[in-house]
Amino acid sequence: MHKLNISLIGVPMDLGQTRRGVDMGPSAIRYAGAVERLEAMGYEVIDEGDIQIGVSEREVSVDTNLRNLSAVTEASTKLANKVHDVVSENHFPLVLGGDHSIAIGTLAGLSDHYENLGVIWYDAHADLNTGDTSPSGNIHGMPLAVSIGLGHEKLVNIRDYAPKVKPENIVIIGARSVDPGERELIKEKGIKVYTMHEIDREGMTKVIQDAIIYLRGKNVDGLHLSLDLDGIDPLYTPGVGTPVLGGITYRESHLAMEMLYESEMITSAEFVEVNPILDEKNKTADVAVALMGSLFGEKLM
Ligand code: HAR
Ligand code: MN
Ligand code: MN
Ligand code: MN
Repeated sequence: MHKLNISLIGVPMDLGQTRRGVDMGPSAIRYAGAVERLEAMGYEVIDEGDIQIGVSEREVSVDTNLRNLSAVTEASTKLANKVHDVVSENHFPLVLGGDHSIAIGTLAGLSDHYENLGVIWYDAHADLNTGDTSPSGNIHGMPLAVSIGLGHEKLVNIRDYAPKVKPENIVIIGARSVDPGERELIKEKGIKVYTMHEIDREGMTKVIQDAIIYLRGKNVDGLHLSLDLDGIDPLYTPGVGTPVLGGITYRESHLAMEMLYESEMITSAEFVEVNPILDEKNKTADVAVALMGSLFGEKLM
């Protein structure tokens, strides 16, 4: 990612869940100084603006248990095409959410550029539900399942190929709220998960070292970081729709980002679930921007 131009793509999406306000996430992250921060580090940043999100009837279809399926599919398709274009131009895609359902589009746009894309999923949740297992019907709890080819065919087949990612190329970091169906899928597919237990026990240094060794062992030729701000403890990032106590600390998160920068493996990233309405003085967006600094190699000295 060394001095590649960065294309910022905003996705004001809130239809993947039921709490309003997360559609203002991209504005909050821009307001927190994302562009200026990266420019100060010597990057050229192209703000591509926001993906247009259609309105929806906010309905859960009884037979699919997928709230706002059509609107999410439409927005994901637009985002996928945009991300695809940005990678074609050899820019680094930096996607700003929006709820985590946007990862469906991001990964759909990324993956056909790679033979063997890897994904780091930094999150309190596994986001491995399908309509069959979801307790909520909220698509933001499903993007990782969709990306491995499971779930509604409209979502799975965006840009007409599936799956986007191999289960063995995924590493989840920070999990502490996992539903029964997700747990089963993790076992069945052999998805690598570092829960809070491993982070507490081994420390973030070891977790990231192991994750990097694991992904190198899979010969990934690109690595996407999908960072859900609820992966971090709500003490530091209160502006999220589904906070879960006992999360990753602010310093551990910086360390993780710094180590990922040093690995030189990251080829795209997204920061999601920032909800300014639930936030305290834009704290969560500030954390997102600070972590971007570390991810892109900002030096303390
Ligand atoms: N697992 C629950 C569900 O599917 C909660 C998901 C909450 N999701 C996010 N994404 N914020 O990580 O509804
Ligand atoms: Mn260019
Ligand atoms: Mn998530
Ligand atoms: Mn989450």
